[in-house]
This record gives sequence, structure tokens and C-alpha cells, in this order.
Amino acid sequence: MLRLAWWTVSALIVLGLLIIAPAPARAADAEIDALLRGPVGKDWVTNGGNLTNNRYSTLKQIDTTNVGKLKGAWMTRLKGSGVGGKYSFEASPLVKDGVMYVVTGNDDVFALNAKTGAIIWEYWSGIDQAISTVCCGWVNRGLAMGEGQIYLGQLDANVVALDMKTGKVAWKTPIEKWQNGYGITSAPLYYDGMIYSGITGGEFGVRGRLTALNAKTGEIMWRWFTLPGPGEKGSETWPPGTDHAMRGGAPIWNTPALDPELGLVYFAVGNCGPDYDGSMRAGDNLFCTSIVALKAKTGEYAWHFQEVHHDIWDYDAASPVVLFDTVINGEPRKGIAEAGRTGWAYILDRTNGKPLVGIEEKPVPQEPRQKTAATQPIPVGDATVPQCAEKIAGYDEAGCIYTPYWESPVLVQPSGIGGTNWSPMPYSPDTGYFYVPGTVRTSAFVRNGTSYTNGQRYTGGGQAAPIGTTMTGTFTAIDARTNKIAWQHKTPYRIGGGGGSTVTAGGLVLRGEPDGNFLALDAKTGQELFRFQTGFGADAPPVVYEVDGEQFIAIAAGGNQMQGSAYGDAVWTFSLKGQLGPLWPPPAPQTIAGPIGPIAAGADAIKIGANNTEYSFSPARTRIKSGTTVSFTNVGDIPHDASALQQNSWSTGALAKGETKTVKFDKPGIYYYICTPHPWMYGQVIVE
Ligand SMILES: [Cu+2]
Repeated sequence: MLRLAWWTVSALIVLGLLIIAPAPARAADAEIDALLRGPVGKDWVTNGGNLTNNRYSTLKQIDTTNVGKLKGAWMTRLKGSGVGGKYSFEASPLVKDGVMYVVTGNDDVFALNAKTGAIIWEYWSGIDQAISTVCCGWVNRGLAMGEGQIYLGQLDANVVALDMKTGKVAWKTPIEKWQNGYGITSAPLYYDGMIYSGITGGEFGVRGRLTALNAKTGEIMWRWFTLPGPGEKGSETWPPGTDHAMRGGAPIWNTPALDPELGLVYFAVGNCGPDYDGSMRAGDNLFCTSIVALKAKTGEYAWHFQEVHHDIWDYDAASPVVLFDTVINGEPRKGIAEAGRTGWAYILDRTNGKPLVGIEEKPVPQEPRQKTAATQPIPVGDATVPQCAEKIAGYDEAGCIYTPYWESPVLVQPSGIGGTNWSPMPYSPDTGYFYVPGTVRTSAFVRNGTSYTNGQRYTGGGQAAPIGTTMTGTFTAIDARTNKIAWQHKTPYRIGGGGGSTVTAGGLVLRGEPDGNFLALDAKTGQELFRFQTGFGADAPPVVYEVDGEQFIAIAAGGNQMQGSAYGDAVWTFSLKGQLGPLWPPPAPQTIAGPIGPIAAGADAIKIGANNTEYSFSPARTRIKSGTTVSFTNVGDIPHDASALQQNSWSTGALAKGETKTVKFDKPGIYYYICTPHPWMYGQVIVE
């Protein structure tokens, strides 16, 4: 045992060094660990910038005074990887020593010269194109690095390590089988010899978990289930004597954060399954829709905070948690925050999980058949999106957040795919603001019950935006000290479902827009200072880095199928020495819910997932004579259906790849339909 002389100890106490956890004696990668613990400078070595996920860069060569002169430094196309209607491109590139590493929606990884954009190596994942358990687009939200390796989680539920120099596979560890409903879309976190990875499948009856792996060997060190087993902590929040918790979803959609001084790893947990049917799972249903802290080394439970009790609205906590330090009432505090789909930021003390600014349990409307929770935690401060739905003809009921429903559709805002979804929320220590991206849309929620089959969808109902309703967004600076709005922009498009922003010591907030624009805003005031058309949906969070004394900003531009933005395979970088001008704008995303495109006269054969657009009906609109039998054929990669919008009159039922079902339309009228698992797909049949 190491013994320190009393005078050494006193000197260390005077220097304040003893309260800082010492770097591990034999760190597997001391350099990366130090970069992960410190403020982000010339390299960007983990998805959220460093262990805090705060996406704050200390670089300030590009600032509010000169950002207007920014131009494209280089743009590289990634050889068609992840191009197409089923993919989204949401990854933050990583940069270390002048090399950039980026992953596409097909889990293919490219190493690029960060100064020139030249491709150095490629890793083609070869993932099975028949994976049928992807919830929300083929996407990979980023990478991790350490010990000379690049780490990624794949849609086929494998965690993979690549040699950083060559892209060759070093090891590959299956966390689960995709056939059982599992996948990975989050960027893993590397720290101190370990890899932390979440798992998805909240719509497929999975049992969510955080898995820790040995970074060198890929060996699984421990796993912590987000759903408690019998007798375990949290099991009292599920009906006794049942096994509903074993298929209760609770996925982890995003990269954890880690506080090395407290020795805790933090992450956000997604929705309960079945999503829209709470009737059999009475109780708060831990640890669905929660922020959880575990001991980083062992996976032992430390604390949790549940954002939504007994969720029936698909209100995942899907955006990554952010660690920040602040001063409240004159006292330095260690904070953690997460932007929810509810439209609120949840701001807690990261030492114990208790509210930092204030969150009150308040009574909410009840529906006994759904076994709704009596109260919900309501943060003090402002929501970033509207929390009440407007009444619309054809729907009996419209309500505010936490309005329950049963088997006739009820309109609620925020939608379950609204508020802040996967998009990260950065924090600037200069302004003390969080930058919160939001989606504004209404959903009609309905429960219809369902039975569980391994690997099949298990949602118990659905939600869809009524035809003709608007789908827009907000971008909001929230003051971390008060949870109140400092400034807010209404945005033309939904931006909570991907994208996100990054903030710099140069006083800039950098973000992409689904219509292809890359924007720089004044972090203090929100004033727009720069706008540049990238030519593809710019739906990934940017990163900031430096090579040879020159500061660059990079953003992946390849669209987001859930936000309906134009797909592609581009990585753009910008710098003050750049020479490249903007590209022609791509088609803009939809801002009104409903089918689009021309009406095809007499078309009685509808293809689902045709023309490289997985989430589409083709033609989306048809006019037929009454008595016509219409066939629906799934030519896409994953199961789809065609179901009457209000889900009470007709449905093809789930169609496997290649399968066809027919529906006869006898009565004149206008019929709208959706795909139940993908309610952002719309079709229309006009019967004369
Ligand atoms: Cu579908």
C-alpha cells in the first residue's frame, strides 16, 4: 500500500488535489482518459465531446465576429454508404491527431484526413439487410475511441472494435440477437479501459440494459438491467407475481456520461413496453423513462430519477444526459440534465439524483383502465414545446400533457415523437444555457392491446399525427440556473428527432437544419450569424476541432428519415480558410402531416418501401372506383402495414418483406391510412 508522508498529504490538501480522483495507476489509455476528463480542445474524442456530453469546445479562432466569413473547407462523400430512404445520418465525427472517424447509418466506418477529407480506410459492416427489428430508421449515432481502437455498436446488436490505424476488426461481441428485437444505435462510451453500451428495442418487448465491456478484449464485464428481476430494486413498481417487467422495453438510446470523481456512470432510459398499453403493468414501472446513475466500475445501482411514471405516451428519455457544474444560491453544485420528450429539461444534482432547480409531483388526469400514475414530476420553469393539443374535427377529445386515453383516439401534445427525442442538448459554461432542440407535433393516441411474441413488435396501440396538422420545431436556450427560457426560435422543421447542436468558447451555437442548412448562432442572444446550404439534410450534431493551428467545424449531412429530410452521405467541414461555396438546396421536409405526391388515377397496387424509400407508400395517393380491391405489397426491408388512420376500420396486418394483402373498398369516400409501426407514413385512397 502506498503511504504518503503527513506533509505530502497536507500539501495535497492545500492544493486541493486530494478531492480529485487520481488517474488510475495503470490506465489502459492515459492520454484518451485525460482528454475525456478535460475540456474539449483540438481533438473531439468521444460522441459528446468529453465525459460530460456537454458538446462545448474551448476553441475560439472562429467566433461571433468572423463566423460570417466561414466557407466549406472540404466535403467528402462516403461512397454511397447509408444512402437511401431507410437511413439517417446522425453521427458526430470523432477527431484525433488530424484523423476523423465517422460512422454511417449502415454501421460502416470511414477514417478521413481531417484537414483534406481524403479517405484513409473503410470498414464495411456487412450487417444483414434483412434486420426487421429496427424501430426508427437505420442509424448509428456515433463512435468511441481508446487503446488504439475505434468502437461502435451495430444494428445487429454487436459491439465492435476496429484497429484505429487500419479499420480491421479487433474484436466483435454480440450483446444480444437482433432476431429477439434488440439493436444498438447509440455511440458507446470509452473510459478507463471499459466500453459502456446501451441497447434498443423498446417497441419489441426487450429487456433493456447497460453493458460494460473490457475495451481490450471485448469481454462482457457486467450488465445492469433497466428492468428489475423478481425481488430486485424497482420490482415493487411492477405488478407482483407477473413477468411483465421481463419484456418491458426500457432501452438506452444514447451515450452515457461519466463523473470520474464521483465514480458514477449516468444514462437516460427509454419508454416502457408495450408503449401504449399500461393496463397489465400497474405501478410506476421502473426504470422506464428515467435517469439512472451506477457505479462506473461495478455497475452497482447508485440512484435514479423517473421523468414519467407509468409511461403510456412513448415519452422516452432519449437525448443524452449532460453533466455540468453551476452555482445555485451562492453554492457550487454538480448538475446533470436531460431534455425529455415531454418538452421539459430535468435538472438534477448528480451526486444524489435530487432536483436541483425544482421538480414537483402534481396530480394528473386518470384513466383506471390504463392504470395511470396519480402524479407526475413537473419541473419548475418553462417547457420548450407546447403541451396542449388543439381540438380537431373528427376527434372527440384533445388534451394537454399526461391526458390519458383508451380505445378511442385522444389528441395530445407533445407527441410521443415530439419534444426532445434523440437530439443532444449542449451546455455552455460561458452562458449557463442548455440549447434544446424540440419537435412540435400532435399525436392521436389510441390503445388497442396486443399479445407478446418474441422478436415481434409489442406496442399495444399507436400514435399518429392527424392529417393536416402542422409539424414544426423550436430551438431554445434554457437557463440552467432557473430552467427558464432565455431565448427561443420557432423553427420551420422538426428538429428534436435527430440533429442537435454544439457550442463553443467563440460564443457560437452550431447546428444543422433538416432542409440542408448549416447555421451558426450567437450563443448569448440566439441571433443568426451564418447560414450555408450543404445540399443534404443536415441532421447530425456538429463537432469542432483543430489541425495544424486551423479550427474546423464538421457536420455529417445525410438526412433523417423520421424528419423527412433529404438523404445523402456527405461530411462537410468549414473553416476561415475554406474555399467551397454552398450546394443547391435539396427537397425540404414535410411540415404538414399527410400523404404527399400526385393522385394516381386507378392505381390498385400499392407498394410499401419502394424506390429506395423504406418508409413510404407508392403511390401514396390513388383514386379508384368503389368495389375495387387494392393490393398492398411490402417491397421494403422491414415489416410494414397499411391501417386506417384511426385504426378501427381496416388493416392489412403486419406484412413481411415480399408479402401482399388486399383490401376491398366498397363505399365512396376519402380513406387515409398509415403504417402502425411507422405512423409518419401516410397514404390516401379516394373511392368514387
Ligand atoms: Cu412501416
